[in-house]
Amino acid sequence: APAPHWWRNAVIYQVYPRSFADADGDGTGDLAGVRDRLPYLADLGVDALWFTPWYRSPQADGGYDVADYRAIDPAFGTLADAEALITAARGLGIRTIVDIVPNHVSDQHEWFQEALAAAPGDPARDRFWFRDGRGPGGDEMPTRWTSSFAGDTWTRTTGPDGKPGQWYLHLFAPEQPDLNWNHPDVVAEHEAVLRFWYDRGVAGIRIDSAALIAKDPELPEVGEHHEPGRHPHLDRDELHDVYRGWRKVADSYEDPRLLVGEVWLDDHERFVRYLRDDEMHMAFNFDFMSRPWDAAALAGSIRSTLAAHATVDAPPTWVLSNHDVTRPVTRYGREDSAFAFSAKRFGTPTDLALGARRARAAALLTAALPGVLYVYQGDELGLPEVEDLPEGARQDPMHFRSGGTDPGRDGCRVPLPWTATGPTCGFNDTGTATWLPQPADWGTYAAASQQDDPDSFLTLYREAIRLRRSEPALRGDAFAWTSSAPGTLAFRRGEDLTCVVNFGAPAALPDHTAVVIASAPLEHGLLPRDTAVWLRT
Ligand code: TEU
Repeated sequence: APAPHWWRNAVIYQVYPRSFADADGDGTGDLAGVRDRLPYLADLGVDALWFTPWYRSPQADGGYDVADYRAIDPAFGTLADAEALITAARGLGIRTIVDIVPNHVSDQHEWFQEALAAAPGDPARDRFWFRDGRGPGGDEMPTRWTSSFAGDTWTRTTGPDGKPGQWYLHLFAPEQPDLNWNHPDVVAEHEAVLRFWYDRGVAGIRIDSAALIAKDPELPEVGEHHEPGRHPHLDRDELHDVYRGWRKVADSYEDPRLLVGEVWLDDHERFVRYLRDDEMHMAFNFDFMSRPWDAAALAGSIRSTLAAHATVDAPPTWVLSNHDVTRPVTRYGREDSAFAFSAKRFGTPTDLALGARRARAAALLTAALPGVLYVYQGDELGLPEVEDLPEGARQDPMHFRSGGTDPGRDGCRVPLPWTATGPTCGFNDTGTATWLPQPADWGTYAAASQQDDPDSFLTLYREAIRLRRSEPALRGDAFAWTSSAPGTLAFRRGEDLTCVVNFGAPAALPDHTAVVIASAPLEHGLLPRDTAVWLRT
């Protein structure tokens, strides 16, 4: 059998470039800042970096509104900076993954500008979804579809005569018009963009909103029930042709390139269709992230995830957070530890010490599972969600489109603290205020303070990642549940490693010869509540 791909049990670190490190000192992170911090990432031991979009963009949605895939946003640097970063990272054994956003482009993209300037019926409009409105005067939206963000999914244009004209579809913000994937230009252009980045040494792509791109051209209303694959705009069968084409591009390289999908689907059977042999290599597993801190809920999620992946030749993935959801420390510090979206309410009390304890245990739990581990920047520092951003500082369109009822996703995007002191906690050297303000206590989470502290979050992550490489038991796929005390879950990996997580009262440990790593100290030989341990067994 051929050697397994490098990603088969990789640790992939998500960089949100705006908030990682700011080398030019303007308050916004940049690619030179990431390059300066590559030694930190190498020390952490990650195999690859996934960059959220770094292309030229008006940043109406943090770069998920791409104006030009072949240029770097000036706020982040230049194409030469990107190439230098890819090369420098590779020199340290770290691969680069870039984000592709096929569902839409920016309203500033030249295609959309052309479409706006064209008359209704002009082929320039066919790359998008332009339609006349319904009702007298076309005043009513073509459909009543709901947006993944709050608000409408159609925006009306103004005709050259200054009168209201056609509407265009956007499943997200109005600055993100949806592309028409039935159009050959759309297909060809994205394959060219893939090649553009693969040719520059990029090892893989992350595919944004991957299940949304196909639409029923009749644009029917969303009903109560649709046949699988026939929903008007979600998980339609024909979108798989697009990813089959991308897989051919990825496989045309001597060292095959990775495709990882953001596929938000509850139905595991529909989910694994994206992981067939001629499609994506893996997709984010959001099921685990969506569960509360509870033994049965998490064991159930692990069980169903492993069962689903056993039907395909794709590794499962483990994701605790990303740039769209509440930080784990905050989520798990809530009474109900409910998932991100529902937990995102102002003023819900949070016990951050409890959350941190559980997030440490969750880190060890996920790092012990077979497959690929994703780490969102700052989670390795134990950063909490910043919940009290001043209204005037908030930037996320999700917040504004909800009329302010949803706090939005800014709280997990606050610039990282590198040093304990200094006006921006070492985010830059100039002291220029960060694009989102850092809370007063942000310096207590600084990477520099955690670096040599044996009990820090950072040390726990670094050690767990090191062990994932060095422990043969964690390099293979072998996994077996083992019986354990009530309130705990336990499983064995390979020949000699057992992971136990305790959600309840202090519990006795199974027979073992050594403790390999623990998320908190044992107490009188017992595993305390909200603690995970790896045992030599
Ligand atoms: O997100 C897609 C998406 O549908 C979910 O993230 C979710 O519905 C939403 O973010 C609520 O939290 C991707 C990106 O990850 C996100 O940052 C972008 O805003 C979105 O696509 C549009 O490109």
